[in-house]
Amino acid sequence: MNRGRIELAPSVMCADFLHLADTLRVFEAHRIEYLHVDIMDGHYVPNFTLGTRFCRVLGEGTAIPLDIHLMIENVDQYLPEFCARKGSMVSFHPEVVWHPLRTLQAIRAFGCRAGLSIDPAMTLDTVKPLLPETDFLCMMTVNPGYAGQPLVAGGLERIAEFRDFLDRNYPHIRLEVDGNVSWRNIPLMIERGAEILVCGSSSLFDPAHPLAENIVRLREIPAAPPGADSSPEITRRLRSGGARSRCRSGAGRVPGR
Ligand code: S6P
Ligand code: MG
Repeated sequence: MNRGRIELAPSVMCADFLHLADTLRVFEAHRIEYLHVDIMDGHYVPNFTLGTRFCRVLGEGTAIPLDIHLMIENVDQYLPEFCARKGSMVSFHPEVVWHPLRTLQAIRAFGCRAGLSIDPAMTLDTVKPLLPETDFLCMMTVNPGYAGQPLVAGGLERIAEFRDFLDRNYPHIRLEVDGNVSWRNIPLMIERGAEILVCGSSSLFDPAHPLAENIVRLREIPAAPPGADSSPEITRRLRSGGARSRCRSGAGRVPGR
């Protein structure tokens, strides 16, 4: 994972499952960086989505790296299956496991990248002790469980808050954003330090346009100018350079594309 690059992680649960193979070919042609796979168990979140067999079949069907987002209880029990494909990104919600540091270490020991999924109610202070064993954060900007939800209050500010702390202490940790990563929100998220965009029904799978067209449009989105659509506090920090601006002058697109 290269720092500073904006990478795309389509949320596979938003795809048309009847034509998934065709969708994968489009992703490969457009060099999509990751496939975001939402795993839900009906306990940690009220919904059910994808599971172990789906991940295995997906991994056999494409070389695109998987980004597995575990919204389940009993995380440790299922790690051997979800970490079966080496090099995958695997994140979990630390509030559901007894010893999250051990779980992070276990994911790394399987040869995967260890991530923390951050519920909107989770504070930065809560996750600080876990960061030395963390490769990426999956920052939720909606409540976990469903696609098509509105951004939670304070979601954008939390991206900047976490990115600022990471820049000062753990600059190698990648920041992924997940939830209502919409045409409107993407520039604001990038401006605040989002590096990996989980794209679902509100952008990449926007049914108003063909998939390939949406991907091209995503690659072209620049960061919002500092202070756009911000609270006074975030505006002040952005203007003083407190939050990162990676994508001015159209640099939101991946280099070389
Ligand atoms: C939600 C899940 C997400 C969704 C994504 C959908 O629990 O973790 O990955 O699939 O947020 O995107 P959108 O654009 O419909 O919000
Ligand atoms: Mg997700």
